[in-house]
Amino acid sequence: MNRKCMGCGNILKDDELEHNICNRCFRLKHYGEYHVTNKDNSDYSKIINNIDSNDLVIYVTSLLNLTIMDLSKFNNVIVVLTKRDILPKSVKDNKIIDYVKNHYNFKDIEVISSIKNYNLDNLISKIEKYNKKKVYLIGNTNSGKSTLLNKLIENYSESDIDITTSMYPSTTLDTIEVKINDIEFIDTPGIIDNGSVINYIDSKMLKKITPKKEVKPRTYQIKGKGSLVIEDLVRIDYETNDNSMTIYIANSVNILRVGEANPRLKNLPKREFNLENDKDIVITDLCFIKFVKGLKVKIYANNNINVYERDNLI
Ligand SMILES: Nc1nc2c(ncn2[C@@H]2O[C@H](COP(=O)(O)OP(=O)(O)OP(=O)(O)O)[C@@H](O)[C@H]2O)c(=O)[nH]1
Ligand SMILES: [Mg+2]
Repeated sequence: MNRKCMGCGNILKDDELEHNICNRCFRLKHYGEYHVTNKDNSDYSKIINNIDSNDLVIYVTSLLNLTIMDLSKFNNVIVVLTKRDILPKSVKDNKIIDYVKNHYNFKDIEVISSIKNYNLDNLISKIEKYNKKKVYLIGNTNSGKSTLLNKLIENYSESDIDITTSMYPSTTLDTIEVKINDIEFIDTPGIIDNGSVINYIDSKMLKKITPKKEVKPRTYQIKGKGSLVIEDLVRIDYETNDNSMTIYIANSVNILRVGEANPRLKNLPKREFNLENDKDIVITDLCFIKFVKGLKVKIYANNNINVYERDNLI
């Protein structure tokens, strides 16, 4: 029988069989070296489509990059909003939970941080209450599924399994099955969102835009016309009477305030939004921007990057 790498779930090759992990995981774990994999997103979707609708699904999404996919085919879902540690402490968990409850149809929502071991006791007791034999962790790539499962293993089992995690997309390549008490947890490869900024930047920029600690929101008082430039990725032109915008983005990202006439990044494709009061603009996997009052904004960015408006999260 084929043996799987315990780090990423890929089938081990002949020369890897004497270890429990593949060469790719070894290099990623020990040297931080990343090798792009050419697996197809449809393989990953297939895994999710094959989950029995009566098993328990833990849907993992990061709070900074909140995305909720269609989960209506599953009867048992816990939505886990993770990376709580990167949102400001002043934000109340209940507000976020209410937001997700009001905008999507889920009963069971938990706010956690795997890294800070926050709320994992609550989560595991919730999971146990479902009394299911199989529990799948699903969600977008990089949402934090494997990090969460590692923490559950560390906290609640005797096993020393250590699944490979990284800031790079597609770290987990196939399912990884781990028993915790009598429950079989199954980690899955994350779905790649083609609208995510992470597909269009190099690893140096990826490092920069990945928040490592609490994000310090950056607020700009805005009046009249003006522009902000985020690295060499996004330009925002605004036009408003009197307003304020707050950007939730990794602290290491550079944001430049420039005059409207400054041509920086104006060569990128432009999208226009006519926002009502209390809206966010989301630039997928880069940031979200809170606007207090309605205004007109133009966003210049690679056309493939999904930019959209939503109600204020915070
Ligand atoms: N700050 C913070 N970072 C986290 C947390 N959980 C995961 N991360 C980071 O998020 C990145 C992705 O984590 P993974 O666990 O590899 O994500 P994944 O969902 O398994 O990704 P795929 O295997 O590609 O689907 C890594 O850099 C983690 O360190 C958390 O609670 N807080
Ligand atoms: Mg993973």
